[in-house]
Amino acid sequence: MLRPQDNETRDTRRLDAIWDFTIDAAGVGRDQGWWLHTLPAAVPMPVPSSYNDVPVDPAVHDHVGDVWYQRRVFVPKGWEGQRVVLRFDAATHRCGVYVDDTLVVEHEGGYTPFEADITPLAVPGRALRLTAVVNNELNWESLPPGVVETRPDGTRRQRQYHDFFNYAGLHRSVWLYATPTSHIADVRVTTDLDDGTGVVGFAVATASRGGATVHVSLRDAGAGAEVVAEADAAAGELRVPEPRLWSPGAAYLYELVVELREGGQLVDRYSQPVGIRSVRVEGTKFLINGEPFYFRGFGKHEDLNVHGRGHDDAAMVHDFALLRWLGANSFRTSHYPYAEEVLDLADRLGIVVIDETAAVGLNLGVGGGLFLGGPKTTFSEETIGPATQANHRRAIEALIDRDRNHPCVVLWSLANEPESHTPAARDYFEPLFAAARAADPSRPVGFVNMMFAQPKTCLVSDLADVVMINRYYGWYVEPGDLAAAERGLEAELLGWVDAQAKPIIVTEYGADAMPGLHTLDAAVWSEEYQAALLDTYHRVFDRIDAVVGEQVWNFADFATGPSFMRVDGNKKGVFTRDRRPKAAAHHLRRRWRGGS
Ligand code: GCB
Repeated sequence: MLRPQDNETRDTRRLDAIWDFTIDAAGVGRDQGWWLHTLPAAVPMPVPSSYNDVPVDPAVHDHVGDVWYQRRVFVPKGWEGQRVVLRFDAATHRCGVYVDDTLVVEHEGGYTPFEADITPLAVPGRALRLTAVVNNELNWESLPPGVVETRPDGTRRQRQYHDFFNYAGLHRSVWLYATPTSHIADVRVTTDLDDGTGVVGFAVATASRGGATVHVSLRDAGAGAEVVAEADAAAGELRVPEPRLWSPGAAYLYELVVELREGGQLVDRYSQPVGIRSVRVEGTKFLINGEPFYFRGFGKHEDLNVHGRGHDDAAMVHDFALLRWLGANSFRTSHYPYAEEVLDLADRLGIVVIDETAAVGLNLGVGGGLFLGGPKTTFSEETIGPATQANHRRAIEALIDRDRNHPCVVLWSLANEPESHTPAARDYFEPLFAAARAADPSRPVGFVNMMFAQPKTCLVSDLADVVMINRYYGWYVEPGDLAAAERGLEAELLGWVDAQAKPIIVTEYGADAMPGLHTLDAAVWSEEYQAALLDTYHRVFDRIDAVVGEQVWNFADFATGPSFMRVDGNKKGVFTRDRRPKAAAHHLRRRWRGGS
C-alpha cells in the first residue's frame, strides 16, 4: 500500500489533532449507532497517541472493549474530480471507520495501515463526520493472542501472554488524500548487485481507463537529480553501473520517479526512495553488499511516557541519535511493525532493521503455564489454531506489503518466542515460512527462538535462514551467577553451531537494572550487574564465529502489565524510559565505538 505523498498530482491532509473520544464502558455504542451523532460525553484525545495514559482515569487506562474517536473533516474544494482516500496508519488492535452514516472500512491488526476510497462520500467544499471505533480486545485469533475474562462483578479484564502493556488507540497518523482517478496503485522495488552493477527490479500497478503508459526513472540524490537509468514499462529491471550503495552506516538513497501517462500527458506521479544493496546468507555469514555484517543494537519498543505507543517524531529522532551515540547499527521492531516514519529514518541514516510481526506470546508454556494458570496447550483448535494461523499469514503479508521497499529491512521475523519444540508448532509455522518466502523471495526469513526449544529439540529453526535466539542466562536462569551464565550460554551457542550451521543473532539478552541502584558486589537489579552481564555475554560472542549479532534487551525501560516480576514496568533498558543512560549504556558505547 503506497504512502500518501504531496506532489503536482497528489495532495494530502494529515488529520492529526485533538479528536473527540469516548470509552464505551457498557459496550452499547455499536447497537446505539454512536457514529450517527456527536459522541456522548466526549473528552479530548490527541491523535496519534495511545489513549490509556492521557486522561488520568483508571477506567480508561484499563478499559477492555470499544472506544470511539470522532472529528469533522473538511474536504478541500480543489479536490473536485479527484479520487479521495482515507487512510489510517495504525489502529490498535482493530477498527471500523464511518464517514457520516456509512461504514467505509474495517481492519484487524494493530500495527499495519488500512484505507478506504471514499470518493462518493467526500464532497469537495463540504465537511464530513469521521468516526472510528477502535477495539483493544485480544483473543485466540488476534496477534498478539490473549483472553478476556469477566470478573464476578461483571467487569472485564484482559489476560495476555506478552510482556508489554496493551496500549491501544489511534497510534499513528490519519490521512485524507487525493489522487487522480487514473492513478499509480502500487510500486514494488527489489535491489541486488550483479558483479558490481546495481540491479533495481520494479513492478508498478496502476488503476486507469486503459491506454495508459508507465515511465520510470531512477535519479541520484544530487541537487540536479540526474537520471541514472530509465524505462518505459510497468515492470522490469534498471541496471546502474557503479552504483552508490546503501550500506549500514553509509546510506545512499536514489529516487525512483514513477509516472503514469495517458495520451502522452502526465496523469499521476509517485516517488519511491531506493537504496541499492544486496542481502544474502552464506554459511554462517550474514552478508550485506557481499560483506559480513555484525548486528550491534537492540530490541526496542514503541513506548513513551504519556504517549504510550503513539508515534512522536521528536522522540523518534532522539532515539536514533542515541543509537548513533552508542555506536549501534541495528534494531529489531520487537514485537510488532513500527511506524513507517521509523523505517524511513532508518533508511536515511543507514540503520539495519529486523522487521517483526505482532506474533508474540504464542507460547502458553511461558505465559499461560507459568504465570496465568490458563490453558497450557499452545496450538489446538481451542487456543492458537487455524484461524490464528490464517490471521498470522495475513499479518506477514501485510508487513511485507508495507515494508518491502525499505532498504533498511534485511530480515523478516515471523514471531517472537513461539512454542517451537512440538510437531504442532512445526505444522503451524511451515506454511507461514512458505508464505513469507512467496511474498518476498529477496530477503532472509526467521523467527525468534525461546529457550524452551534448544538446538536439538527445536522443530522450527531448520525452516529459517538464520538462528535468532533470546537468552537470559544469569537472569531467569542462574540469576546472579555470571560464571554459570557464561558456561551455559557458550555450551548452548556451540550446540546451535552444531545443529544448524547458520548465522546466529542473539536478539535478546540482558538484565533488569533499577536506575540508581549501585552495589559493590554487582548484585542482581543493580546497574553494575546489568553491565557485568552484558560483558559476560560479549566474551562468549567474541569466541564464536557464527554469532553475527548482539541485540540487547532492551533499548529503554518500558511499561508492562502488572506482575510481581516488574517494578513500574520492565527495567532491562540501558536507558531509562525518559532516555537517561544507565551504566550499561556507557559500557556498550565503549564496546561498540571502540573506547571513544
Ligand atoms: C523475552 C521477551 C520480551 C520480554 C523479555 C523479558 O524473552 O521476548 O518481550 O520483555 O523476555 O524482559 O522478560
